Amino acid sequence: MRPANEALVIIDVQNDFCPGGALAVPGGDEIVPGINALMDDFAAVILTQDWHPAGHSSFASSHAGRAPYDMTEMPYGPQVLWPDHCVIGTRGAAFHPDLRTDPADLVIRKGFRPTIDSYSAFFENDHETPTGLEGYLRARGIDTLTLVGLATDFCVNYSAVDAARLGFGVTVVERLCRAIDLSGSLAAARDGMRGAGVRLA
Ligand code: VGL
Ligand code: ZN
Repeated sequence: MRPANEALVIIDVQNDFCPGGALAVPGGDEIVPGINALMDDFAAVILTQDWHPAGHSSFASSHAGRAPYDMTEMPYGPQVLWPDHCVIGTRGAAFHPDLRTDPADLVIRKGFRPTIDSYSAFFENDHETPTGLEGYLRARGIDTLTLVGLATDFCVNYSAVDAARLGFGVTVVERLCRAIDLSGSLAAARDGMRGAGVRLA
């Protein structure tokens, strides 16, 4: 068992990010057994859940004439337009059915504000609006995080970089992550994480 100052943070292991889902990450389901096993090593286990209202501003379908994976400009900066995914209350937004959820102490939902996307478990994409996870971790005396989940180059990446900037020790276990890899986004994410002081294991 890891010490009480460590947490396992499991990012977005949801049906829509697994094969057959609306924003399927190749091999997204392959990481479930390894993540399930790793939960037993941690006294603190946290799940995140991408959780968008219908018509969310990150969906291409909300922008006339735009296609999934196009880029757009939001007031907070560039934003990829995604297929409709992880709509609140749908099967696509549910956790993968084989993911263990009983060991989780906290489920943090993100992306529920209609006009802001939220990749990171800590801040929405304006890099200002907090999710509350930082306060939760600090209140429990947790300063060291292990991150796994989907997708390596988006939500895992943004969460890891934010955590490192906030002063947490951060390890990303790459064998328990899978990437979307839009035009070099995985390589850029790995460089960005390393540059922020994230350990890639
Ligand atoms: C994610 C794109 C849109 C992710 C979430 O979990 O990496 N990617 N929403
Ligand atoms: Zn999303």
